[in-house]
Amino acid sequence: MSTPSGDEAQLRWRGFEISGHLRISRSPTGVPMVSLRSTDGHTAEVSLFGAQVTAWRTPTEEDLLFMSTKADRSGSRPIRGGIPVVFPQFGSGPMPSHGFARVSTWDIRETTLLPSGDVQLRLALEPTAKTRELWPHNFTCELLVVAGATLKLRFTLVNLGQSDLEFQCALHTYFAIGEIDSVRVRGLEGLTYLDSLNNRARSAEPRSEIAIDGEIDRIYTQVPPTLNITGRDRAFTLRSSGFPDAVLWNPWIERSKRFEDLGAEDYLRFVCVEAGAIAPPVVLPHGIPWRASHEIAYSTASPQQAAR
Ligand code: TA6
Repeated sequence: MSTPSGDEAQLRWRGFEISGHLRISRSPTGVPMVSLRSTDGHTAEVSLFGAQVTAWRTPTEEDLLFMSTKADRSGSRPIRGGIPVVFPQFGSGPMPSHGFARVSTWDIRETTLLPSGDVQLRLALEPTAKTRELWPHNFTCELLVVAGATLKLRFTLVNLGQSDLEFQCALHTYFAIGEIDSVRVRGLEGLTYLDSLNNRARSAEPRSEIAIDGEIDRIYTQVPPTLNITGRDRAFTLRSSGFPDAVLWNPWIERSKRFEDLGAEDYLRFVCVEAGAIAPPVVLPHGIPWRASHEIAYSTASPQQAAR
């Protein structure tokens, strides 16, 4: 089923709304947006352009994800913030940076108010003329988003072609943290990383906790299932299954200047820790679903408490 366009879409999507918990609207620039509210008052917003979680908020409306003050919300360029879906290419290469998934409009397949009170949204992306130009393969991509006190995402890819599919993917999460100098990332000690600031040279990470005090852009490989981020006023616990890698990125001052959709001081307010399958790329035979899950829990305990 291809993604419907315009009013036909709006009409069909209306059928997925759940009173008080899931609403479909269009942004001021006409981008279809899904607003979710769990029974405990957590909310999230998902742009169908890119299947991108653009907001996840506490019941008291604190932003848990970062959105650039200069993000392009026109629906024609990647959105700088939230959780961009990187697929089928990570970073630069034959396709536009981070692939076409985040600049494609996905379709709604299912919406559910779960017994837990969380709200579940299942989105799908199928090949279009544009994707076939970039990547001549037949596939179905799905993203499941579950919004509540924990944000849960599950990425699924089915290879519908006859030849193996080789791809990379990542959930490029921008975490809202109080101040970058209070951030500590734990769980990467002893791992091998590829340093994107040094031609992807391989090194070993000696630190049990990583502070961010300059530009950092690393792909950690074979990461453990749980990572922790503590900041000044909140902590995040990241649990993954099926994503073997994790990217740690902050552009800092100079690199930030190269992004017209990033404010000069935005680097102070986010860190990206991205669950991915990057190095090496995944090779997926015909007909076999590839699936990876990622959960983000938060606490507003002090960093010391969160580290326990
Ligand atoms: O995930 C880190 C990274 O690959 C950085 O190298 C930087 O390019 C960042 O992603 C943002 O990429 P984008 O294509 O969204 O500008």
